[in-house]
Amino acid sequence: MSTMNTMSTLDIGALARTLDAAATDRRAIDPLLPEHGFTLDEAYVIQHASIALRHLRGERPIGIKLGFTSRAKMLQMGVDSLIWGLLTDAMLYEEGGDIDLADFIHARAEPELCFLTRRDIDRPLTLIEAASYLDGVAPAIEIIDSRYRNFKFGLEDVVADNCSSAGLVVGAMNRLDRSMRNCGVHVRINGRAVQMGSTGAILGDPLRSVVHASRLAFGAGMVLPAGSLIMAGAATAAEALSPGMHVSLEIAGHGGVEFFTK
Ligand code: OOG
Repeated sequence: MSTMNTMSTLDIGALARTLDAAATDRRAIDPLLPEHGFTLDEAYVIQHASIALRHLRGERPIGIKLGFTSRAKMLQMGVDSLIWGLLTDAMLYEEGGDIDLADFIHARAEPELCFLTRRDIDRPLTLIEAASYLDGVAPAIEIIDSRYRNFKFGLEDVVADNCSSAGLVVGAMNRLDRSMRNCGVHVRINGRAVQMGSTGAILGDPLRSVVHASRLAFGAGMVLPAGSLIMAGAATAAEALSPGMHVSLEIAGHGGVEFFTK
């Protein structure tokens, strides 16, 4: 006999509030799955319920993010399925600005590309179609901050936790250019190279993240409005942040992005 909770006994609202409170109080919690047992589909319902709490506080949706789109990230975290989360305007940090780590539990930074959509995405797109739905692409650093102690979780827990989403720093938008399929990625902390890779590490071609985003949004009955951001997922493993760091990302030929921690 299965010990798994069903939707009728699982208190989605309570789990969403627990995760939301951990984020707002900057307090790590134990993974929820062992005690509450939920499926991956239910984890997405918890995620959407916890983001609804942010919307009720006045945060605005700005797009979506993908996670585990590179081998480097799957290996680092021991999770090997593509996941997605929801972004709000409160997660946006100014490029070149200061980020106060007191706003996070145990923040990490990872190098990404961020796409800007120019048309509503309301159906699954092919790779050939994807480019015509985009206005541009920018180098971006995602700040992840798992609400779980020591960044330890399985697939269902990380999905319920909005895929560790906490912040994003987006650089200047470039016109879409197919050369960005395979460009050098350099993450530096205080000038020292700490992560190196290639944009090609993201699904073999980062534009595929837009294809996945279109399928996932469609599957969830969601339209991604024109002007949305799509964070493609990290090209390398994430780096733990501490105060006093100058963190920079350079995407060869496509500019960079930086911030300072305090
Ligand atoms: C989960 C989020 C993963 C990515 O880009 O792969 C992610 C985590 O590692 O905490 O955002």
